[in-house]
Order: sequence, then C-alpha cells, then structure tokens
Amino acid sequence: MTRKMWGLIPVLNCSQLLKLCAPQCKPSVCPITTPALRADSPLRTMSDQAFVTLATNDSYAKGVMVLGQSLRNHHTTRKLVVLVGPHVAEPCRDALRSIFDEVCVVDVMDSGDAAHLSMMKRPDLGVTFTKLHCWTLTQYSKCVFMDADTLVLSNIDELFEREELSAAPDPGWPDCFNSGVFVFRPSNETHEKLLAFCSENGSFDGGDQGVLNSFFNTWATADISKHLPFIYNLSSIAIYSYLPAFKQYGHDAKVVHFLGKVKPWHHSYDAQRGEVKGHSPSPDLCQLHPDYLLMWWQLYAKSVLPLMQQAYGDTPFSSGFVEANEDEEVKLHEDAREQPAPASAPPPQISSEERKQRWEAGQIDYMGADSFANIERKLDSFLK
Ligand SMILES: [Mn+2]
Repeated sequence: MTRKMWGLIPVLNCSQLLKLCAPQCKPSVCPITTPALRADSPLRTMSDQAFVTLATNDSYAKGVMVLGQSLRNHHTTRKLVVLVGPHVAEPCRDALRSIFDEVCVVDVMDSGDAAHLSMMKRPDLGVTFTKLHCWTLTQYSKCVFMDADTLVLSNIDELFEREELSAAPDPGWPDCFNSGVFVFRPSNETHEKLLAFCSENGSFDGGDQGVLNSFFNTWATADISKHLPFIYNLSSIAIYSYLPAFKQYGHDAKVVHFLGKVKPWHHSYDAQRGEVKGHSPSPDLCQLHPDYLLMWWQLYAKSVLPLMQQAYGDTPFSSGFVEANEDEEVKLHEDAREQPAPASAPPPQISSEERKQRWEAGQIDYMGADSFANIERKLDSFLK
C-alpha cells in the first residue's frame, strides 16, 4: 500500500516535509549537561561493558564526539570507548579523551598480525578491518557498537540485555541488519574468524555491513530477540520512505542514524541564529531530518566545540561555524565541497508518468513539481 501510495504522489520537500507530522513525533532539543558531570558518577558501575565507536578521520571524530556526549547526557552507566584510525590528528584525540574513557589507536597496517595479513589481501577493506577491531576489546564482556553518524536521544543501556549479534533491520533490505548499531561480545577467536572470513570472501557491499551480514547469516531467521526495534537505529531515509509510520512511532526514537553520503558535519552552523546551513535542493544533501540535524549541531556547539577549541589552542581548525552575515555565501565544510553541486538550471516540463519514474529512481524535483505545496494537498487526502 505504501509503495503504491508513494508511486502515485509527487514527492516531499524534505526540509518542510516534517511539518506534516504530529507534534509528538518531532524531536525536542534536550538541555545539555557539561562533560564535567560525567566523571566518577556513582551510577557508572558497569565497568565491564562499553559503548564502542570509530573515528577514521578528523571529520568523523566530530561525529564521534557528539555521539559520546549524547550518551553522557543521557547518563549511560557504561564505559565509552573510541577506536581511532592513524590519521586522526593529535588535538582531536585530546578532545576525544575528555569525553571517552578509552581512546584506542588502531593501525591495521602496523599491527603485524592476522589483521595486517588480511589487509594485505584486501586493501579495499581497510576501514572494515579497523571496525572489526572492536572484537579485540576483551577487557569488556559485552559491547554496543555505534557508528560515528549516530545520535542518542535517550538512555539506551537496556541494549546490554541483548546478545551477540543483535541489530536493527536495514531500511534498504530488512532481511539484512544495519551495522550502524549492534550488540557484540568481544572475543579474539571471533575476531580472527571474522578476519579470515573477510579476506576470503570480501564484502558484498564493500563495507563492514556486507561482511557482518554474511558472517552472522542467521540473523534474519534464527532468533527474534536479536532483532533490535527500529527505534534504536532510525535512519532519515526510512522517515522519508514511510512517513505515516514515522508519524505513528517517530516520537519513540532512541537513536538517530544519519545514513547516506552527506553527514551532519558536512553542513555548517550559524550559532547566532541557531540555524543549520548548507541545505540544498539536491536529494543527496536533503535526506537529513532537519530537526535531528539541528539537535546534532546544538550539541556540537554547546559541548564539543569548546573541547576542540581547548585542544587546538591557537592552531586553526575547521569548526563548521559560519558568521551570521555570511548568509548569501554559506561556507560549507571542505568535505561538503567534494559533493557534486546541485543543478541550477530550471527543470524541463515532464509528464506525470515520467515524474513518477524519476521519483522511483530517486531523482526528485524538490524545488519544482515535487515541492511541498504540491505534495501537501495530495498527502492530506491520503492521511486524513
Ligand atoms: Mn553510519
């Protein structure tokens, strides 16, 4: 029914789309506590369990800091561990150390062990091997891995009641789990098996998600308790592909996952106006939920930027902030400049059938025929 509905109607302008939602499914912005409150809280007793994340470069390190701070703000009782690749700058590592209990540098090329050998066979899977390194954290009995592009909206310590390998369905192929959030048990044996599997079989999608789904290949059918509810890994793409479900369940979301090529740190932020900049009519640049995106930046501005400023001192770094008077020429972060620029020519007139085909192929005319004004009338008639 949903597919049929989406085939019939033109498409939503995403930054305005969420205005259609009931107020309860809009995320509210929580007050943010300072990092100083975290230390030695009596609540923090579960020292053999940890949330684990990964920063492969300085941009992802920003995401990791926001994620770590969001876990702190919701009073996790577990340890926070970040794996960092060799390219993460020293000041970034310093800032990470003030949020995380452990900052582990992982350089697969230097490791001289099974991981290095696997890497030699499959150099294309370097980031994947770095991520698989989380299984070697055997000082912990159980961990929850979370991608750098996730944001926690409430306490999720209950995830530690789950077993390896628990994860939420992937919105693109729900018989696969999404590897942005998963529960696992560190084990050197599992780590070696994963490496061997990875170097022999590669990855069907080129990344860790393909490897992990092939390795833990009974996830879809064997044990429903290993299926995390979708609210533990809510991705923007799912919001826009099934809006009525988001209206119904979105207010329960506990973890947001900024899936896709463009990440929150590719945008910029006008701190004086409290606005995220860099919105674009290009679908690629438009898939992040504007309210969650704002929450990410507010957390970054309040709790992460001061740590970065302290760590970098007089050394310049990319803060992601814009001056209020730079309105007309918004400066995007360097990474965002690498993204293809949205086409500026006005779209030609096309038939309704052709527009439907383009929508189904992901080519969406957000500013024209598929604009908010056009869609709202249609959607109202469906959703009354
Ligand atoms: Mn991700």
